[in-house]
Order: sequence, then structure tokens, then C-alpha cells
Amino acid sequence: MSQSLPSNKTIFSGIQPSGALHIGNYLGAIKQWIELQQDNNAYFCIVDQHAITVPYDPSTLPDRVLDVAATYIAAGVDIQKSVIFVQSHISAHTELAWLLSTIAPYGAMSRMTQFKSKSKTIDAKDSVSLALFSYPVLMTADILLYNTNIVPVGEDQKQHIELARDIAQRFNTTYGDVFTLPESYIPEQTARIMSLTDPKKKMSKSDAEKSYIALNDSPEIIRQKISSAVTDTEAIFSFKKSGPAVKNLLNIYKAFSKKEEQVIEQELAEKSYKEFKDSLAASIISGLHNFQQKFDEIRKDDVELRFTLGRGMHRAQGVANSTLHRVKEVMGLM
Ligand code: AQP
Repeated sequence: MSQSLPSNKTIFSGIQPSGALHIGNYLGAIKQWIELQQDNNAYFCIVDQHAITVPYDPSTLPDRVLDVAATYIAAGVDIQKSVIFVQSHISAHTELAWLLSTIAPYGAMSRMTQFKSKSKTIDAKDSVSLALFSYPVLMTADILLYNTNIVPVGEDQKQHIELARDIAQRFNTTYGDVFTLPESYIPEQTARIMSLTDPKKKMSKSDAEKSYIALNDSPEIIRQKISSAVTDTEAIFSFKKSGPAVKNLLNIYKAFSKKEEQVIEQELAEKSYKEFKDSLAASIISGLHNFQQKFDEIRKDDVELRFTLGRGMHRAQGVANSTLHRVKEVMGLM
């Protein structure tokens, strides 16, 4: 879907600190944030309470939160203009989630494809949590607290945004107009970057390391991962005719090289997979170079990062608490 850049809107989006952020997270979400923040009022959250809905290691979580904060800033989020904060620092998120769960439709919740796919990945010894099931309601609360108009996300989140809109509509019909109805904002070609080892699955940070390019992978690792990425049997480089594996690599190449499709197809016409993969790895390495330098610089200073997150919390919580207050009032809670 091609969309013109909105302005004067409220933008909300978030990422879970559930592992190393990858180029799918960047191309599917963060890149849009940077474009959108200039002319809009933006909130970028680190959704740590979503990351604990599956088994995780509590000892690494604080560092992962700081990694995500540093990633946002190194990728170009302007901390003077936009608000960066941690979900668990503002209790209105979980409180609103409970209130919304009283009207969230159970039938629609049971049809969420992410719940179905994530619950299958959980080991039999760890049972699937109720929180994983109700995750979309917490995500609805995250979005609605800030009177959000637009949620820039990858395609995998489209169903959750539709549910958030449905819950907001149900609430407004039952209790009166409190919530702004959010819309998703999904980039066309990079909406779903696929796994390097299985092009039927989306690239995911909780999959095996070989399946994704982390934003902080070294040039050597990037070359290795790209050289072992699966391809199709026939070596055709076409955005329309190539099979899913090569189409995915072509989309990544287009995003990093910033070249037009026609130019890429001409450039690759006589090339082998090996030559294509060399060019692809080189363009990812050079595309991530500045980001990686900034990340290392920002990540050295924990104190400053924590200060930025504290300031973000203060800027976000006024709006969040005022929405929660209105919700409680119309629901008759004293
Ligand atoms: N492969 C992808 N292609 C395009 N966009 C993607 N996003 C994630 N994977 C891709 C987008 O990144 C944002 C943050 O995602 P998240 O961390 O909140 O959760 P996720 O969608 O479940 O991402 P992962 O990497 O698959 O994480 P895990 O493995 O922890 O579940 C969202 O906007 C998402 O659309």
C-alpha cells in the first residue's frame, strides 16, 4: 500500500526488547518513524511488558531495554522532538489494558495469527501464558492512551491494529466518545522482510541467528549470513518473476542501495547469485555503518540513556493519565 506522508497527527509505535533488533524491524517500522516524526507528534515506546509474555531471561532485560533505546536514537529518532519511553514506567498501560479487556471480543482475540504462531514456538515445559493471549489488548491500551491517529508498523501487526480500532469503536459506542480511532501505516515493499533461511517465515529476532541480519552485526557476520541465505533454483533477478527467497533479497537490496527496481534488474541481468550476494552484503554493511558507530557511542553512556528515558516518561505520562482518568470516569469507576 503506498501512502502519502501524514502531518499534524499523533504517531505511536513500539518494539519489544526481546532480542537483537534486525533489518526487518528497521525497514518495517523504525525507518518510517524517522520520516514521520518531523511533521507529527510522535511517541516511541520500548514495550518491555510485551517481551515478558513469553519465557525470557530477567537478568538481561534491563540491558536489552537500553539497547532498544540506543537503537531508536542511533537510527535517527530526535529525542528533543519525539518522546522515547519504557512501557512499564507508566502504569496506565496495564491499568487501561484491564479495563479494555472487559469489552475486548474473545472470538476476535482467538483469531489473532501472531498468538497462534508464537504459542507454537513455546516449549512444552513452559505453558503458553494468558498474557500472550491478551497481548493485543495491552497493545490496544498502548496505542489508545496517546490519542494516536497513526501506528507505523510492519504488516505482521496489521491484524492487531484492526483489533485496536475495533475495541476503540466498541468502547466509544458503549461509553461515549473517548478514543481516537487509530490507523496502521505500513510501508509497501518492506512491510514484511522474510527470514534468510526460510522465505515463508518473516524475519524474527527470536529465530535462529542465521535467519536475520541484526542491526549490530559486524561486516564479517553480514557477509556470512548473506552468503548462506537461501535462494531459488532458477537465477532470475526480477521483482515480479523471482521466487520468494530472491524477491526478499531484492527488496532488501532495493531498500539499502536506494536504487530503482529497473536499475537493479539491469545491473543484475548477467550476474550470478554469488555476485549478487556480494553486492547485497556490501550495501547492507555500508547502510548500517553510521548507525553502528552512533549506537556504540550512545550505548557507552548508560546514565544519559536512563536520563532520556526518565524525561520521556515524564512527557508521556501526563497524556496517558489524562486518558485513563476519562476512561474511568465514563466507566463509572469512582
Ligand atoms: N520481518 C519483518 N518485516 C517487517 N517488519 C517487521 N517487524 C518485525 N519483524 C518484521 C516490525 O517491527 C516492529 C517491532 O516488532 P516487535 O519487536 O514488537 O515484535 P515482532 O513483530 O514480533 O518482531 P520480531 O522481530 O518477530 O520479534 P519477536 O521475535 O520477539 O516476536 C513491528 O512494527 C513489526 O511489525
